[in-house]
Order: sequence, then C-alpha cells, then structure tokens
Amino acid sequence: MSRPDKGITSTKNRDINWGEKKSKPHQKNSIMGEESSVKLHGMWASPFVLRAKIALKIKGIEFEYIEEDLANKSELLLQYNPVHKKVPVLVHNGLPISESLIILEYIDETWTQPPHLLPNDPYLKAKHRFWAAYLQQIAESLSKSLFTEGEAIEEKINEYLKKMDVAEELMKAENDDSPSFQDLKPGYLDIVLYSLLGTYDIVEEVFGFKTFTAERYPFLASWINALSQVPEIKDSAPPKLKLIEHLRVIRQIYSTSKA
Ligand SMILES: N[C@@H](CCC(=O)N[C@@H](CS)C(=O)NCC(=O)O)C(=O)O
Repeated sequence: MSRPDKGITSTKNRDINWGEKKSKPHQKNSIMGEESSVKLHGMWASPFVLRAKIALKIKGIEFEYIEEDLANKSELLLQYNPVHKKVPVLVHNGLPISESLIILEYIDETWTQPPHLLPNDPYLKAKHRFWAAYLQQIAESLSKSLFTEGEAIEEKINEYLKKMDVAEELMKAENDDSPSFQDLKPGYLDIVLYSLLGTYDIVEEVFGFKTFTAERYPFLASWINALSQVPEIKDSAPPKLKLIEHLRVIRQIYSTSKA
C-alpha cells in the first residue's frame, strides 16, 4: 500500500521554512490570554536536556532555564522527578514532565502551532518514533561500554558499527537520499539524531576509539552536519571544548571508581 509521503521518515509536508521562522519574534506563551510559565531544569552538557532546549526554541516558546548541579540536586528537582531524579524536567504552569522524549511530545501537543515536531500521519509518526528509539538504544549501549570500557570494547564497537550500518542504509533509502527535515525546521527525529550524534567527532578525542565516522556513514553525517547549521541547534549546543573536558573528567571518575 502506498503511503501519503514518498520518504517514510519524510517531513516534507511541514509548512514552515527556516527563513519565515527565523524572522518571527518569540511568541508569548499564553493560555486563554494569560501568560503561562515554562521552566526547564537541566544540565548544560546533557544531550537529553539539549533535546528539550532545541524543541522549545523551534516552537518559539519562551522559557526559564534552571541549571542543576547533578552532584547536589535541588529539592525542586527531586520533588519534580522523584522516580528518576534526572534532568531534563520541564515544568509547565507548575506541572512537571520528565523524560526527554516525553517532553518533546508534550511540547508538540501543547503548543500546536507549526512547525510540528512529529508528522500528523500515524504511519510516518510511528516511523519517526521507531528510528529515534533504535538510534537511542544503540547509542546508550555504546556509551555504557565506552565509559565502563575494558571488557570486549572492540567487540562492542563492532556491534555498534553494524547496527549503525543498518540505520545508514535504511534511513537513506526511506528518505530519498536526503535528510528528513530538508529546508524545514528540525523535528522529533532530527532532534534525537542530533542529540545522540551531533558531537560524534569528539568521541575519539575523549575515549581514544573511532566509532561513528563520516566515511562510513555519509548519509547520516551529512544529515547531522545540516542540523548543526540550524540556528536553534547552534544556539543550544554546548561549547565543544568545554564538553570534551567534561567528558574526560567523567571518564576519569568511572575509571577510578573501577580501580
Ligand atoms: N531517559 C532520560 C535520561 C536523562 C538522563 O540520563 N539525565 C542525566 C543527565 S545526562 C541525569 O540527570 N543524571 C543524573 C543522575 O543520574 O543522577 C531522558 O531521556 O530524559
């Protein structure tokens, strides 16, 4: 059965382009004419927090950002996210929402104006969620291995590369050889992809292993490169050198805790 859009993960039906959106001032967040309050508890280096920041900026939602010290979490964070005690937490009119992917969907469903983060078509939406979940799962298992290192790291990297080969091949085929968002605003899948791989080039500097490379994954790399030029993404991404330093420290903490 043929689908409404050619590219399965295509979001070509979105009706706002960068140029239009860029010149539009940030709108006020209002409910029935009243100002609403949007706060984001985050940590500057977190890829999960980055997702929420990018989505809010793309939607043009003004928000207050609260930086958390994860070694000394605020009472508010523990109260807002008593289950996982993690960032990001989005607090909308006093109501906390946890888990980055749930936050993305909440943002899209609450501020219903375009650009939309997920396509309307249920099948396309399912495909976007599918690829986001797949990429997330492989990235998580690789980062666990990189930080805890030691046992069979090369085998783990090979597993990762093979799973990424599948993503490269099929996502390319499903997107007519071009990134899903093209010249439109990035959506859910773009944001997840960028949050996981936007800084792939620093992996070798931090861990000493080559994982994702533009040579092996030209389609995904060009997609990520296009995303990194989007103003809302550029404005939200953490400074590269600071991030490298931060990851080196975390890596050091992991290896000393193992010793
Ligand atoms: N599945 C969560 C993961 C969030 C997460 O792992 N956040 C980290 C920062 S990158 C955190 O808050 N860690 C604090 C802790 O584990 O105590 C999401 O998607 O939001």
